[in-house]
Amino acid sequence: MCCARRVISLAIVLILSGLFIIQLSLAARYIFRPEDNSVSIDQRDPNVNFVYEGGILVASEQNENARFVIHFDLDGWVPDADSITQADLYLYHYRGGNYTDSYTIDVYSLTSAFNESTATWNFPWTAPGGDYDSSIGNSAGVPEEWDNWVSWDVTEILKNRWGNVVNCGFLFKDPVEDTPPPDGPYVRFHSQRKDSLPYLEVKSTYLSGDANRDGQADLADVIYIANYLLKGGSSPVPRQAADVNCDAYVNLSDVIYLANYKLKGGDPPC
Ligand SMILES: [Ca+2]
Ligand SMILES: [Ca+2]
Repeated sequence: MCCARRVISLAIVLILSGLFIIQLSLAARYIFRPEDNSVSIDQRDPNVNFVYEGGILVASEQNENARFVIHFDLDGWVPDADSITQADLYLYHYRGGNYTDSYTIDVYSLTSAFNESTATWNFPWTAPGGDYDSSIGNSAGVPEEWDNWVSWDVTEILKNRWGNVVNCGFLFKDPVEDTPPPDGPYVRFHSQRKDSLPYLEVKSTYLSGDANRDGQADLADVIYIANYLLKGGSSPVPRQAADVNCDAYVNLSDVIYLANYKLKGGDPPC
């Protein structure tokens, strides 16, 4: 009886351990970039398009607030909110002022689509200043010092995107706008510099490298991705499953990376 119990206990421990290992091995990290779709909208000049003018800006001044909107292309992503375990949006802070210690900035889900070359404070929104869902948001502190990455936890926003968010857009703003004169706080983030572009990092229970979605990342996936890139074969599902080096792009470098991993003991998929 005693031994039987031990055997059963051991079996349970082994099964649970196995499940834990499988869960760990399935975790994947996907990187999305906005593909140049981000723009400041400024209440001071409500009909002016500020794309690329010194990056993207958040500022608070009385009746002259600035916000920015950013969009990520998640085409090819499987609309399965349950698969997302963590999502963070990263921006590179390169200038700011008129505050001490840190400046809190909020992020919300955008509820209207926009084009960065035409968007202004007034256009194309239903409400001036951009249409967004204020029910789910998050805050982060931007430090007084410049030249650093700042991240916002957007897990809940992303998990809800299929219900109420259009095209996975985000809006950033000061939580308490209309700072009285003379000068309110402001921060700028890079939107164009290649080594510090905004990006969205999503951690998921999907397996990185498993482009054909059979539960394993192996040589069949190397062939699958190569066929997709070179011969018009089916797209990986999700497409980012094929971005095994996590540089936000799916190309031949991923084919080589995965082949090296399987055949030559190279680094595993990210
Ligand atoms: Ca596979
Ligand atoms: Ca890649």
